[in-house]
Amino acid sequence: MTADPRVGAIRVLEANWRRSYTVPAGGLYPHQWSWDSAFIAIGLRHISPRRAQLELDSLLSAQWADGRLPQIVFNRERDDDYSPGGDFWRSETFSEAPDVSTAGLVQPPNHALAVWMVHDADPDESRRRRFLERAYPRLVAWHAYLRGRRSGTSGLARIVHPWESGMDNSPYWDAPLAAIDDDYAEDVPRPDLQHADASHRPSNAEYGKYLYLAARYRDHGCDDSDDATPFLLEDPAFNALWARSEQALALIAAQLGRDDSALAHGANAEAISSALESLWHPDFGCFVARDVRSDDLQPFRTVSGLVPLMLDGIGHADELLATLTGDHFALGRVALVPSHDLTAPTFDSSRYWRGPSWFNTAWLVAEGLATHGQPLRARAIADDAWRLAADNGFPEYVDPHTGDPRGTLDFSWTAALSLDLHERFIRGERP
Ligand code: 2M8
Repeated sequence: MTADPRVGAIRVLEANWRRSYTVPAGGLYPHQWSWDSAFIAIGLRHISPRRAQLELDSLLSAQWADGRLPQIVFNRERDDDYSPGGDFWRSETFSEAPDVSTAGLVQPPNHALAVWMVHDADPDESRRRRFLERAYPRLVAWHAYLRGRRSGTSGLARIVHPWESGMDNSPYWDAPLAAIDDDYAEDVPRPDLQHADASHRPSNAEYGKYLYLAARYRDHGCDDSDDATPFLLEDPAFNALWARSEQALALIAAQLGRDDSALAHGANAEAISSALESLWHPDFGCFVARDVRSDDLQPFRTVSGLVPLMLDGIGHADELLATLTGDHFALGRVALVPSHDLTAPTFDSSRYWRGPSWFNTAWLVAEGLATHGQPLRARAIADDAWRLAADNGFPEYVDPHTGDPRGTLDFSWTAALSLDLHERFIRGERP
């Protein structure tokens, strides 16, 4: 056990820092990832608010002209160490792409929330460096991209690839991926298996389909108007984060004296929260993903379906709490919050997003518990996260039954978010 609990977390974040951003893990993930950077900044604000600002500034500066924030900003010196890399995406051939090399896909929109939390950690330093003035227009353009290019009549944003959910091999994606021809499963490069056990990672068959879908999106110009795309889904966590980030944009706009915009962001947040109702699955007691093509709700309980609890006005809060504390997620009786229903035949305690407990989703659920009058339960998650992270080398994820580390170690958002939970819920520092 680390004597000063902050020391281990700071060591991980120092080791993974690359001049203006933090890699998720030096070996497995050698580039800058979008929602990782936002989570990491939320932890970095306790160490150096200025560095947390830089983390977000560097990601926002990789924004495309159409407003999208890319899933990955590549370090081309590490092209051989991660697949698919900058040579696969060839973003330099897209007129709307920035000067740096990026992926064309996106990840969940947690950025405005992170910008607000980083500002709030040191408002004077933020004002001195005009952090909000710089970030606000970029965040507005990002959300406008989601509304204009990714939303349908339901009012929810759609993802076009499992990677865009951040929960790559969630059982939500099983049926849509099963409908894609298996021929794509052969010969996929797997540099990830140099750094993590194959039984902790997605399968080769899944990787084949990931690469097929990514190549198809790239070859359609990343233009979101591919009516025949085989993968088009609405995900609850993605949309809950969008709504929560609209709430944060309202605070940012008010801080900048733009009261009309603040009202508009508040209205957007309410509209997305209301639209989430279409993802409620009454038999499962949680939200689920919807396949836009077939209109089918995907019949699985996953942690994504609990994330809307972080919205103060969300319907079904009591049912979500019951699902979280019941047999399916067993809050308080297993490590953190499993990524998938403990009782489902598809549950796997080691394999990535099909069962293991992750620190970012535990953080999101703790936010939800604090929002809904359950501070003791939020504190229990903080205690658990801190102990599991510090005792196990800051693992990417853990087995919910044993707490044993899974995936890679020295993982940045594990360090950042366990530090944030520690500072807020254990030391009782700023919210
Ligand atoms: C994982 O996803 C990447 C692809 O984006 C991968 O498996 O290579 C996910 O856990 C995702 O949520 C995360 O952002 C990324 C980097 O930590 O790794």
